[in-house]
Amino acid sequence: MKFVLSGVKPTGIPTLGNYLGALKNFVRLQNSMKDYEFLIFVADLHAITTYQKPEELKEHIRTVAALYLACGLDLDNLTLFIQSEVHEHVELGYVMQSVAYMGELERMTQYKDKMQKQVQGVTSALFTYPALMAADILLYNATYVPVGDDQVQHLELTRDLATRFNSRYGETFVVPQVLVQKTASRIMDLQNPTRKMDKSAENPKGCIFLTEPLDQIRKKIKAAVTDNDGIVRYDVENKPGISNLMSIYASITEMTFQQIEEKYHECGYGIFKSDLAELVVTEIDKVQKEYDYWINSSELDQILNEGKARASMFARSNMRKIYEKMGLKR
Ligand code: LTN
Repeated sequence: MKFVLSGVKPTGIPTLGNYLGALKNFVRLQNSMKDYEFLIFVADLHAITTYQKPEELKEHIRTVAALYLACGLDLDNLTLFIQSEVHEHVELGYVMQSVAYMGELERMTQYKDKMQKQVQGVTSALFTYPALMAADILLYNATYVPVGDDQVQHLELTRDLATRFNSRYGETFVVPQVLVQKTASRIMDLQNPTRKMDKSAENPKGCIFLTEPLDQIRKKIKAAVTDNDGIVRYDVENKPGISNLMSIYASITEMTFQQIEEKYHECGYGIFKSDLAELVVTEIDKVQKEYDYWINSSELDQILNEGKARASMFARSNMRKIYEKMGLKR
């Protein structure tokens, strides 16, 4: 069995950025990699590295699971599960902490960024997060891991840990390969286009949530920050706002930036923005209709139960082998 594996953290309602950068990409990959099984999970144990209100976390876990299905993943080669329901993630996470060095974890830019932003209350789990992430992947010997570019460093660490483990204890893990999503890997905040679109942004106008009313989405796009030279041209340095909107446009239509520039040559931002708003709304409308079905269906729980059972079966058998290699089994 060959696996493609990825996870999304349920720290809030997924955004347009999550959709274009991750969810939609999984669907595209699934269509082009029919001989792989897709292991997709809700990374709830990663979410709790920063405090989550229990009732909100519970809701967000379900929302993320329903949204995965709403985006059109093919159930035939999908195992969808919730990370905390497969206990071996925690077990192997601890093992990976015993393979990872402090220095390696200290070098992780995501950790350093969070450290800088959040002076108080940085948890020890935030520090060891990459060890758990490595465990998520290595537990199943996944071949490919599709992620956004902000996760590439974590994937490199995962490869290092797998290699180190293999050389210490003998061939155990497949060293995974990263699949970086190029376009739309980084959708930026609509109000502050030099920052990544983030669920927890201070100004909610900058972020489009997948479950929000379509009218509100239109408004947010039309109110997106641009510049005042009025030319639809891709230039991240000098025109971050319009470039971000072009990334969204490109990712939905699969057009190149050049094609978009030609299409909106002499148009100004107004027409471009209203076209983009319609594209986004059409796309999200489809997702919302599917989402309404899944979130209210008992089929969702059934799929998660089957996912848990199947993932646990692989996880249990691999965990036994891993402990044996390390001398931990009688
Ligand atoms: N860290 C990732 C989520 C994540 C993940 C994983 C992705 C947790 N475990 C394993 C791929 C494989 C994030 O924050 N996007």
